[in-house]
Amino acid sequence: MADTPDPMSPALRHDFTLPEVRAIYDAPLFELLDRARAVHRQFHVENEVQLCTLLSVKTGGCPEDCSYCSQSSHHETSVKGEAMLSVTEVVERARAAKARGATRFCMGAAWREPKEGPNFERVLEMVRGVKDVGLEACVTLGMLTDSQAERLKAAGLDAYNHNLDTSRSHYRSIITTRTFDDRLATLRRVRNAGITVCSGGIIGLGESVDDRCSMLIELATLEPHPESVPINALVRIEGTPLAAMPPVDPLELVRLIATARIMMPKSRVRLSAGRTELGREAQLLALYAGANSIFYGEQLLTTPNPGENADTELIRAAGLRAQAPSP
Ligand code: SAM
Ligand code: DTB
Ligand code: SF4
Repeated sequence: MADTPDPMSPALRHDFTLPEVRAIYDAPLFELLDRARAVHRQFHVENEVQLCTLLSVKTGGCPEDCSYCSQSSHHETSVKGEAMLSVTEVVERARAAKARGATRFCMGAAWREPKEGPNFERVLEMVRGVKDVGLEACVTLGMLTDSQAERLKAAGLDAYNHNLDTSRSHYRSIITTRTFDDRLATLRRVRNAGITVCSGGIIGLGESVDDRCSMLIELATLEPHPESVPINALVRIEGTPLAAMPPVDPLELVRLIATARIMMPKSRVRLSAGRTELGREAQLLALYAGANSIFYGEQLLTTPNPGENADTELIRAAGLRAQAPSP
């Protein structure tokens, strides 16, 4: 019996093919939504959205050349390099985020990789501080060594964010200072250290639909699937090579989220950057399609996010509820 797949509980798959994923992505929208919805109801608490607050703990001056990013020193943007925040300031921000209803706190640093020494020690202190506040702690610091991943785990880190961003073949037109395989290597180190994986991507980088589907295949090939899959819509930044990209079609975003939900049934799919350009209806369609988390707070890392009042109102109007803090 153990080998017989239960039709109501499909085994998690890691072997999707491109034609198969295209068939999901390209299905008539309502069929796609029905399918995604069925998976969502089977694996997740209905009507619940996790609120996750972001904080840039080290902004700007990054040596990487990611062509979407406001913080790369390769582009002339309005973001200037800033000193790293203090542990006290970060812990205060985490406490405020918790008081407003967030259950996860994600700290970002504009690094290619953390340098050993006081700055990395400070990040470890920040993680311990956020855990003491009683929040899930996530950081995104660039590439890691095994030992760094292990020390983050020992400090209590729950999740590490490290996005694949796009397909393997489109990657080199977006970033030249590191490779797709560098990304996968860090994800393996994070997994081996026992930290949960947060990895997703961006829509709107000039990629094809095949690129989007290939990116999801790469994510779903990971065993286990990433526990968290952020789907960002490009925030177009003045001064970056992608500043003049056309806006993302919200229905394409909804298709990508629904496809991610179907392929990675247990993962938390996050409707991430780019919500300020979406109306309430498009955001709700994305949540209906299987996203069950949003970033909560006025600011993402360097760009605006819908205000907390707008989000609280959206959640109320739709009869959703924010995930309760764990006791
Ligand atoms: N430096 C680290 C790294 O790249 O992994 C962490 C910070 S980086 C800002 C985190 C993620 O934010 C990127 O991988 C990318 O997916 C997303 N991101 C950055 N700029 C963005 C933009 N303008 N629009 C949408 N997503 C963006
Ligand atoms: C993720 O996938 N999106 C977040 C988080 N992980 C770190 C970052 C979004 C950044 C949007 C552009 C900015 O604010 O600079
Ligand atoms: Fe640096 Fe991360 Fe921005 Fe790339 S996305 S330039 S690595 S901060």
